[in-house]
This record gives sequence, C-alpha cells and structure tokens, in this order.
Amino acid sequence: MGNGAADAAHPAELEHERQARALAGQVMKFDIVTIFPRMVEAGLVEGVIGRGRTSGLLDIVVHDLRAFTSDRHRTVDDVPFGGGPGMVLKPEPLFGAVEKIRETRGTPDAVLLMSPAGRRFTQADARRLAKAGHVVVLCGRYEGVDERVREHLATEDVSIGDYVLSGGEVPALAIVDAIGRQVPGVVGDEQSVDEDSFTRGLLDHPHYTRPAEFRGHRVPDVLLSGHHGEVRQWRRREALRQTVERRPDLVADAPLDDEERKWLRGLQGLREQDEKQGSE
Ligand code: 9D3
Repeated sequence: MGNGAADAAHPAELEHERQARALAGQVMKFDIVTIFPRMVEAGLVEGVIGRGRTSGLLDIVVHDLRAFTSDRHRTVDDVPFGGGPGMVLKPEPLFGAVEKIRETRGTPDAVLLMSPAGRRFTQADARRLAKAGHVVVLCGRYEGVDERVREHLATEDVSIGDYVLSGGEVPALAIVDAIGRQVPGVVGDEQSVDEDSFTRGLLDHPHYTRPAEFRGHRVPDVLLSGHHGEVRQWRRREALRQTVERRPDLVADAPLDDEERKWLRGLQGLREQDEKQGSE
C-alpha cells in the first residue's frame, strides 16, 4: 500500500491519535442513508477512505433506510400521485432517519440529496463541505424521491454527472470520497491534495516510470536529465498542453502566470492549425 508507517502502527497508538484529533475537533462525520447499506459499506472499507476511518479521522455511519419504516413489510416506496410508471421513495423513512441522526449524532451542517436532477457536484463543493464537521447523504432509488424531501429535509441536491445510474449509492461513495480526502491527514501527502489537478484548475502533466524504453516507446529525455528546473518547466507546459487538447473548457478559468499565458497563445495557434488541416 506504500505507507508502511501507518500500516505498522499499533491500534493503541491509533486510538490515542484518534482521541487527540477528536478532542481537537478534527474528526469529520458522515451519515449515509440507503436501502443498500452493504453496497455502500463495501465501498468505504478500502483505500484512502477506509484508512481515514480506521485512523479515526473519518467517522462514517451507514444507515439502512428500512430500519426507519413502521409497517410489517418495511415499505420504503409507493406509487406516484397522479399515476404513471415507477415508484417513488416515501418521505417518512427519510425524515425518520435524519431525525434519528440528529438525536444520536448531532445536527448536521449539510443534508445532501443524491439526485439526477441536482446541481453538478464539483471540486469546489468537496473543499467547501470538508470544512463542515458533519454531512448527511441521502441516496435515492426507483424513479424518484418525494419532492418534500428535497424541499424540507435536504439542504442541497447534487448529481455527479449527466448519465443515468440505478440509484444514489455510487454517487454517495464518489462524494464521500471527494470530501473525505480533503480532510487534513486523510491523504498521507498533504502536498498531493493541494496540487490536485482540479485544485490548480488544469489537468495533470503526463507521468512515466521505468523502463525508460518500453516496446520502442521512449520516456521524454528531459525527465531523465536530472535538471530539476527543466523538469518543472516541462511539467507545467505539458499540463497546459493536455488541458488545451482535452479540456479546453477548463483553460478559461485556470489561474495562469505570464509564461503560461505565452505558452497558451502558442498552443492555441497550433490547435487552430490542426482544426484547419482536419477540415481539408
Ligand atoms: C426516467 C427519468 N430518470 C431521470 C433521468 C429517472 C431516474 C433516473 C435515475 C431517477 C433516478 C435515477 C437514479 N439515479 C440517481 O439516483 C442519481 C444519479 C444519476 O443517475 N446520475 C448522476 N448522479 C446521480 S445522483 C443520484
């Protein structure tokens, strides 16, 4: 896993660290409400988020929506008023779940409803919500969720992109991952969180590792040269090139310095030439 120190740490030491951070108020709480708790739990035991939990920096509880039903059949959905196909998640279990969370875990700073009709979730949202101490995530299923949940229970409704998924569970995992990794200490290397491509507003530069030649394809010489200044410059320029070629929409909002703006004019000139040649 590449983090020998954390893996080798004794549970007792970790508990000490967790208590210290809890006292300093740096533990972030998440509560996720779903009809597929095992599916969500399975996505939270591995990797960066799993380690954030065992180290005590992330306090995540997954709640089974059916636990907040009151009928014999544990019904969470019903037919839509007005008729039509599909089923709608009933309001009572979702309101009941958030009330229970309030009583046992405290009043959350945000209640996010996962919805294909929500505003697109961005890196700026991840950074904003990581500053909150407690976020509740509600997962929809079926054709939709009773509108009173969006109006009177959720504080915001969010989508992860324009494609149709079967429910809010995968979006919930994506969002908890994006927020959780912004919590100080969750990602071992703070620098890598700050230098994240979306934080800089550009895509990442290309990466290479050994061998220096693979099936006839060579690694760019500058990376083997040992000239750290030239390597840094190459990476900034290649990050800009990748962004112009693949995500030109990002370039407009990226904070560029004078040198990067000069490169950009050159790269955009090349793109216009490419486009002309493409249409010939
Ligand atoms: C028939 C019209 N569909 C709307 C596009 C209904 C519908 C599709 C998918 C209702 C619910 C769902 C389940 N998806 C989510 O709950 C969901 C989601 C998604 O599908 N894409 C991107 N982000 C999200 S967040 C929640």
